[in-house]
Amino acid sequence: MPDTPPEPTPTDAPPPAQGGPVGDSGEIILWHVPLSRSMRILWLLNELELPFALRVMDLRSKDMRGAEYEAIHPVGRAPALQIDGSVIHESGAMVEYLCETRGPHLWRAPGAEGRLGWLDWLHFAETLGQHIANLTQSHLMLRDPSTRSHTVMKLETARLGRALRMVEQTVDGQDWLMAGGFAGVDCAVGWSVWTAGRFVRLTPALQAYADRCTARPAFRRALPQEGEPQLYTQDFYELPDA
Ligand SMILES: N[C@@H](CCC(=O)N[C@@H](CS)C(=O)NCC(=O)O)C(=O)O
Repeated sequence: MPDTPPEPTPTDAPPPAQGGPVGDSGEIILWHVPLSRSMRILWLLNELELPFALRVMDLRSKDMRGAEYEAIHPVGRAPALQIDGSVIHESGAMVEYLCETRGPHLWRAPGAEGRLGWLDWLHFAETLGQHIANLTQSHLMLRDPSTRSHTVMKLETARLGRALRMVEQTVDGQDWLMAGGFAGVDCAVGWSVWTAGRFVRLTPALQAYADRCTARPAFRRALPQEGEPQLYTQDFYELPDA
């Protein structure tokens, strides 16, 4: 057995950028749909006070379907993050990489106390995120109500509510997910909890956690700016009658 892991091969890297500015300038660029998962990354970039360029897209327009964006993100999702000559396509990987390389105070390095909890929360943000994505699709994107499944919407609402209980168990007793204070995983999970509040009634402990998140100046700077597309147009989306 070799003592050190092998050097990464080119296939370990994310897909290379095929055009545009990627890798040329050394600039950090975030492709972002206001209020979507990419808000996690915009919030974290603001927390870290990093210089970056923002490319705002509209989920309902052709912004994310054309060849130009496909060269950045082959499946046309948001976010995409250009950083250090590559493009990353998963918000969880972005949170980890940004904390690892630019914000160790918001990270828990391998071997550090709290590492497992940090990692678990990072990925749990997507357990919440997938239910939010399904509900967003049903409530907002399927404009013809006859194409919606009431059963699926009810199930997703219940599953989201249940998943939130895991966050509640922690934030009922402390301000942030990690005992040591605000961390990068709060950007990932905090966005999920705040957005979940459009589909389920948050308990007092979860609402207080969401309020602590939204009170942060970096969070507020990640909210949609004047004239930017709005993903959600209602504070709360009731389950339609069966
Ligand atoms: N797991 C990915 C999910 C990315 C994703 O699906 N983003 C949504 C916006 S929240 C999107 O781009 N939807 C457009 C589509 O599905 O076509 C991440 O966290 O980055």
